[in-house]
Amino acid sequence: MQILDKPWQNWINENVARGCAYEAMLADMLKAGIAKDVAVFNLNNRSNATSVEGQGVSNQQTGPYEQEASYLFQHDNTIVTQDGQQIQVAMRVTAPDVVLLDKFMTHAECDAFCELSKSTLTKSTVVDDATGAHVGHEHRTSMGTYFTLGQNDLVKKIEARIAEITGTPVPNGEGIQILNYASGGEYRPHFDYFPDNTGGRVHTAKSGQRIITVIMYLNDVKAGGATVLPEINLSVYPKKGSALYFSYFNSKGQVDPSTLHGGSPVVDGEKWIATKWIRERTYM
Ligand code: PD2
Ligand code: ZN
Repeated sequence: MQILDKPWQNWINENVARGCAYEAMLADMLKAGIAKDVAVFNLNNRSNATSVEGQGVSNQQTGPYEQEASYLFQHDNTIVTQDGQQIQVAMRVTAPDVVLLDKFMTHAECDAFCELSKSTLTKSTVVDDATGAHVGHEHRTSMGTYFTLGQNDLVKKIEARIAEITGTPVPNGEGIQILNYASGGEYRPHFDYFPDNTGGRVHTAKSGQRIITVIMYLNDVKAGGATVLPEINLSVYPKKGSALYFSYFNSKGQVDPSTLHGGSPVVDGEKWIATKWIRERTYM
């Protein structure tokens, strides 16, 4: 696919930084004679984190987090992905960068993820601060399993959808993780980015920091189980097929502490989610 020249790339980045709507930018590009597939490709594959590409990650906070443009374009209410999914933008917060997406997945896709995962669930872990090892913890009481990148057609489809809407390459994503919380199950508030300590650096050494999380809700929960962001007093209730996106890393290498978040206890029924974490660079 044709990559547009530097002036066009600068034009895209400047307009994104100004908060321009995706559709308005696309219309201007088409008016200027750029083919639609080239315009869409260049809009979706811009990188607002290129300046950190290839450098060692630094989590040393040198001041308050400086909010930059969202990876997820402001669309006019609906995002239609290449595979025809009509995603509805239900809610957006700009700082921190948080977007709630309705109809991100079909109910059939949600059911298939749960069905494919049931037989391989094991107790979820957290990263040990001192060693980087994955260890069980009372703060995370779910069962989980991972798919490898592109493991099957469903995984490939959802990975492509996430890559498309975030403008990040599929190989920068960690494998999709499926989590199942029984009644009482929770994930206490935490950051998805790695801390600047020995354990954290074990994980950032090769692929850099985590930059984006997408939590996909695979079922409706009778009571409880909201994902909460306590720093901004936000509670997102699980709704089958919807997805919560948030990002927390900027081109200066800062991480955003206001993305502290947790999964509150399930009160009645069970909760199924799929989580995608995206890295600065190819995940290995
Ligand atoms: O289950 C959730 O709502 C939740 C909350 C916080 C999941 C995650 N974090 C995660 O998978 O990182
Ligand atoms: Zn999390």
